Amino acid sequence: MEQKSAAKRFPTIGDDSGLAQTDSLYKEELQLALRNNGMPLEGLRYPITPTGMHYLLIHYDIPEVNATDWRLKVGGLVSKPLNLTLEEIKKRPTKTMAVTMECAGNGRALFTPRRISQPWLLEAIGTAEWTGTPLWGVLEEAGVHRDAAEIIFTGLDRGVEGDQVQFYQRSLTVGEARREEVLLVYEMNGEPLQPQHGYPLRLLVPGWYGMASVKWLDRIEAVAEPFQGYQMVRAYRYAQAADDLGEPVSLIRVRALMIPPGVPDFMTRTRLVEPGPVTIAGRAWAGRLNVSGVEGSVDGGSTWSEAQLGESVSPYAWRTWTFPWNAKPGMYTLCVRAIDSEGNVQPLDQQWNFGGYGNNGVQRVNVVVE
Ligand SMILES: Nc1nc2c(c(=O)[nH]1)N[C@H]1C(S)=C(S)[C@@H](COP(=O)(O)O)O[C@H]1N2
Ligand SMILES: [Mo]
Repeated sequence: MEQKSAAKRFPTIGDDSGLAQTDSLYKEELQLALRNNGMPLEGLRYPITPTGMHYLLIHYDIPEVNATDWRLKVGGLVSKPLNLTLEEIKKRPTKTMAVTMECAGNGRALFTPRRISQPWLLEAIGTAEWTGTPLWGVLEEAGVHRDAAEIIFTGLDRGVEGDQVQFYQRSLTVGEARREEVLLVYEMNGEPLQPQHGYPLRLLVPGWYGMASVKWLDRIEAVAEPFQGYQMVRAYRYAQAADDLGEPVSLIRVRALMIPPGVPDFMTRTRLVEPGPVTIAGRAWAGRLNVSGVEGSVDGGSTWSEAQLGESVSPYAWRTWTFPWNAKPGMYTLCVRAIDSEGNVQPLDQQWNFGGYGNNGVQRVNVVVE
């Protein structure tokens, strides 16, 4: 199925570097942004993001799925290949879990220069209540061989990326695949998955950036060698240049975001806040780790003070925080940063990487108090 050089028939955007040559957006980035919506930051109010407000990322097209013909194929290095209907999967042990998902490219357009791709600022996040069955139960039933090293997950969606025609495919090591929180999910917020979120079945890998949670699952295969697919070795790497391999992108980095206070100016979204006591609030998450603290700043990150931490919705979901501020007339840049249970703290400016991944640099919100 892989076909080299297909991309040569498609024009390059900008020059050949893959990096934007202008501060303005290319219309192709706008085209991606209109297909892949983000969560408006006021959506941080809701512990569980309403389904239509959850961010979306789709590399190619939403595939057409005929629910009656659809089967999940489980094969490769297994003793008993499976061919499961959705009804059979739903009869398996069920688990419902609130999970915060974030796209690895969140913050990409805040890097200079930015990679030409989905131009996220801060909004590629959401928390949903997902229902499904543990992946490992299905793999155990299939009898994964002891010499299997990885499990490959293939979606039904296909497109051209880099120089390859490909299905969207990602792998997990067997060690990751057997973790109890890794699920095959068929419901989001108590409803069957919507087409754009992976109907009828997707993988959910809590704690990992979103690219690991393969949508529209078609087949699952156990293999002996690390999978070398495009989305493993070309995309989703912390690299310094297009031809640099770099380290793989995996777990979600610690981050806090605030609900922008007051009301926005229509064009700039600078906030207008009335003088007096204000409670700045938001949510923070740290992938597989815990959030151990959140700090707020009203002077652009020169001085920080501790925020009050609240409850998390689940071990893999965000938790609330609040920060009191006595707003006096003037202009301010509000910032927030979180620290995780291993002591990693959000940087004021994240170190640049070519793909624009993992940018958890602190949020800045400009405010006019009057
Ligand atoms: N089959 C398939 N799965 C996919 C993708 C895709 O394009 N195709 N996008 C991935 C990426 S990059 C992210 S961030 C999440 C987004 O999931 P959501 O759209 O349900 O929020 O799905 C992942 N799973
Ligand atoms: Mo993503």
